[in-house]
Amino acid sequence: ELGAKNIVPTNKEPDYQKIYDQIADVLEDNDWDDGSWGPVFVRLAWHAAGTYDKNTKTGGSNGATMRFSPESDHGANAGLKAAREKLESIKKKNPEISYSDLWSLAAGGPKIPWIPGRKDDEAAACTPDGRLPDASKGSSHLRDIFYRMGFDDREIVVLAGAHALGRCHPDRSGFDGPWTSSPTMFTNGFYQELLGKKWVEKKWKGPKQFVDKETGELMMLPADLSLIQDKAFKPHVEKYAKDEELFFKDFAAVFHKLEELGVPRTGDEKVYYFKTKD
Ligand code: DDH
Repeated sequence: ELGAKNIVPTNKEPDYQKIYDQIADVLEDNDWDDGSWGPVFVRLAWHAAGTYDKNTKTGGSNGATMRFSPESDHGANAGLKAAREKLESIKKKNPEISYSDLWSLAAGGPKIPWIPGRKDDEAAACTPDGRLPDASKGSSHLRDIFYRMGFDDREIVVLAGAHALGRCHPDRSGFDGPWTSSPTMFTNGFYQELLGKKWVEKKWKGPKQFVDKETGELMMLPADLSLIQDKAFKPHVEKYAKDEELFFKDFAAVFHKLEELGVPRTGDEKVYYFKTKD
């Protein structure tokens, strides 16, 4: 029988939905934190992309230079080695996908448009330390960092909503605790907690951070609190706390923009939306 299935393609395009499903399968491996690899995969993709500098057009998710020292050893990237190693099993099964596409794909959700085509680069393309935000600082620092990537105030607030996910670890950043009580679920809870709780300085020997006065179980970084101390940021926090659908819609668009920073495109690329298993 002759037919399309007998033709072996020479330049095989990876089956991204299949790879997405394989990532989904390891996501809930119950050997990490709160029972999901999701948060640390999101953080890996964000730290790979957030090095972008629009003026020099360096950094960004293209390249996956965090595989190499010195970028792998930058303080901000502490703890991300585990995420990179976890994704190695997927890379082994699918050697045709680049690390930079794989890391970006691992942070994807069903509503986030995704475009493949990132190419891995060499250690020489590592970005200098200091391009990612410093959690101990406030709004003017956040503007310096995120304006350099090409984001505006609203986009800074949208991206910060990712802190609904995951937690801080004393052995990684030095900070401690989750932002919400459902750290494996993507919600607008970060904004609701930020506005709804009374935040007091944590009494401890660690770096300055805040805990909710009532239970002491949830946390905020100084950089997080600056989002309600700053007059231009706060209205966006209020808007996303009220409207989760709007947050999901805006987050998908702005996270996609983050993942595209510095990636060469012609404009003709196919845009993928992935199906979840359930
Ligand atoms: Fe973040 N983040 N982040 N963050 N982040 C930490 C954890 C996670 C800052 C500091 C920290 C974004 C923005 C900022 C996630 C996603 C995103 C930790 C704790 C610190 C510190 C690390 C550890 O100890 O393990 C600061 C400062 C900013 C800022 O100023 C805006 C953005 C934009 C994102 C994004 O994804 C779009 C996620 C997810 C985590 C949880 C990781 C985990 O292991 O759990």
